[in-house]
Amino acid sequence: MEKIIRIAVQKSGRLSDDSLSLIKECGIKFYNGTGKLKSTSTNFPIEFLFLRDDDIPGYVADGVADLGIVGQNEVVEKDKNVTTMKALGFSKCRLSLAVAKGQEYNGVEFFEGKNIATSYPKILGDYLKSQNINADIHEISGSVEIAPSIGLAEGICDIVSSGSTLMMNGLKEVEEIFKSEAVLIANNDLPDWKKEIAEKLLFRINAVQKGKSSKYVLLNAPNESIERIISLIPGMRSPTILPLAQEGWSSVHSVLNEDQFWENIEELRAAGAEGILVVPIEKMIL
Ligand code: PRT
Ligand code: ZN
Repeated sequence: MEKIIRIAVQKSGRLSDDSLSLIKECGIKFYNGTGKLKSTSTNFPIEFLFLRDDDIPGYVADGVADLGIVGQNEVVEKDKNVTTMKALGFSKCRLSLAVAKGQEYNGVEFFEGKNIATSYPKILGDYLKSQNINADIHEISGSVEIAPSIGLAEGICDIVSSGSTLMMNGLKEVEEIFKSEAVLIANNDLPDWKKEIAEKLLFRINAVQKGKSSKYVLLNAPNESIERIISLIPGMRSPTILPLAQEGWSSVHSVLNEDQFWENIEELRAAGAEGILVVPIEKMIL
């Protein structure tokens, strides 16, 4: 049998598009027909399982899948034995406590003896314990935000991103208890040959991530300001300097973090840089 590893990704939901885009950016090709539950890459030894996100930590822990891409919130809530290999930087959100907008709230003691509705009983339970609060946790699987208005609970604990769902339901966020983003998880007992393939995937993910946060910058400058410009955009090892056809001018090429570029843009212009181009980088290997 061909040696391939299996990765579990969300079938359809908030994680799906970004998970599959990341895989594609890693140069891994596969056919993703609608409704398919499995797919094998045509150019990398990996097979995809398309699952509900709730099931991913369990499948990875059991070894049905070797790797998975899922929210940290699910990883911690399901409390399965898996290794987190890498934070992936997308699907960022937070798990927060919220109460009715008109409710007077002076601190987490508010929740003492109260009912709280949530789909995250473990994370909430751990948080309340750490705060020495005794509350009744009502586990419900969806539409948590309507619980206060139907008299089911005085508070809720749910995922918040923009905050508009809370607002639309007449609620206010009062405590942030957990921060989450998508992560790459792995089974704890991968044999060496699977670890090697997982490391190859991780190598590519790192290259894509570094590329995303960096830009290739090209600019023209009079030769006398080159030294100053180099100090502003030092690059990976050092910038490339090429003479322009016009006497006394050079083209400077460098790679830098985008934030660093914006911080230095005024000084670059003041130093005489012109014709500045900022180009995206697809992959970066240091
Ligand atoms: O069907 P399946 O079980 O696979 O998917 P699901 O419906 O359980 O999950 P899905 O696709 O909604 O979310 C998958 C993961 O995305 C979550 O586990 C989080 O890690 C992450 N994520 C990021 C979010 C949000 N942002 C988010 N905003 N998950 C849910 N929400 C919901 C939240 O529950 C609330 O209803 O969006 C609402 C709040 O959003 P705002 O923007 O109004 O604050
Ligand atoms: Zn789910």
